[in-house]
Amino acid sequence: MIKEELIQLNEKFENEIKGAQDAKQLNEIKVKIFGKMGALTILSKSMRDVSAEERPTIGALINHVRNNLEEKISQKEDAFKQEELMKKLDNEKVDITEPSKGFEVGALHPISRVIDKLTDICVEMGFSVVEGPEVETDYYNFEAMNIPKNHPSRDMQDTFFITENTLLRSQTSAVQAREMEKRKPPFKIVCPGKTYRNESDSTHSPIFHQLEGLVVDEKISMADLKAMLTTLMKRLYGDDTTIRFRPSFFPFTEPSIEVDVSCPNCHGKGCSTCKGTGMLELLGAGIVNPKVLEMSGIDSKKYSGFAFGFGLDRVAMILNGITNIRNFYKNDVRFLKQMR
Ligand code: FA5
Repeated sequence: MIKEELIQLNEKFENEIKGAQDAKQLNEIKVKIFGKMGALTILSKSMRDVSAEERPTIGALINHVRNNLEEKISQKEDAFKQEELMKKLDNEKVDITEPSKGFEVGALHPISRVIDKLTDICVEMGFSVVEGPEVETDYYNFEAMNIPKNHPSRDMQDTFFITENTLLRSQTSAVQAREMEKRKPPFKIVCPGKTYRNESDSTHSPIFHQLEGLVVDEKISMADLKAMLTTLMKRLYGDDTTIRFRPSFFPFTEPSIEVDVSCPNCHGKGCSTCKGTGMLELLGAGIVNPKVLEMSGIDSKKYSGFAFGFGLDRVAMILNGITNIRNFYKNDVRFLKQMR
């Protein structure tokens, strides 16, 4: 009796194991066979009712069924594990033909690029690059530049004062006197840097950048200034650029000029960038006022000089076709990315 039951049990569970769909089902079958109330456990208990002669045979059969079912379960478990592994490997497969997502490369801010470009050109022309403080004294920013206290020409630059005698420099011209005091002519310097004025519209920003140039030597004339600026502008904007020199006024240069460049967007025809004029104002310049040389201890009878002051934000606007200067200071990465 028990022998037949064991054979049936073996066959029944072999089939169940074979048909198990997943590890969970297999585990349930395992409990049904070997658990506390499992079929084989119960049958094993009935050994006590088996006669002494039959006991060794039945005992051996029970062991055989146990080993067989355990092995079948173990084989099935291995098969499930293998299946799972294959599925995982299938999902993780690397498709080497898939195009790469690429990676972001940082880039210099458009104004930094303009500073680099202009200073590089100037260095090739023999200029030395200098720096000056952004928090400046009234003396270097104005008085040494022939702009005395309470003089109406101060109104040209709406200045951020910190105390009566310290301010955020309103022009890089402030480095002129600092350098003239330190150096002996002849010398050629450029100074790029931040400048500040209380102004804000689409072409004026309270913080902006200038590049100052100063040359002091014997017999420096307007012809030298014009030749130098023409070369600089053509290097910057291309050989087909037209340059216009207009008479102007700055207390620290005499005579003074303002320099316009043909709009690189429309090549002089007139467009929204140049407000229809075909030209764009870029910088102020002139022959250094002898008074300024004398104030800094340079003999104006022996030496003369020229100076110029570029608005670098304007240069960057023109080079990149930007119509609102504020975009440079918003730190909007989408905007900056367009100008890589
Ligand atoms: C000056 O600042 C003189 N120091 C330039 C100079 C130097 C003349 C040496 C003679 C000799 P001006 O105020 O025009 O000049 O400014 C020069 C340039 O700076 C302008 O042509 C313009 O391009 C730029 N600029 C002036 N104010 C602003 C502003 N608020 N935002 C952006 N750019 C400005």
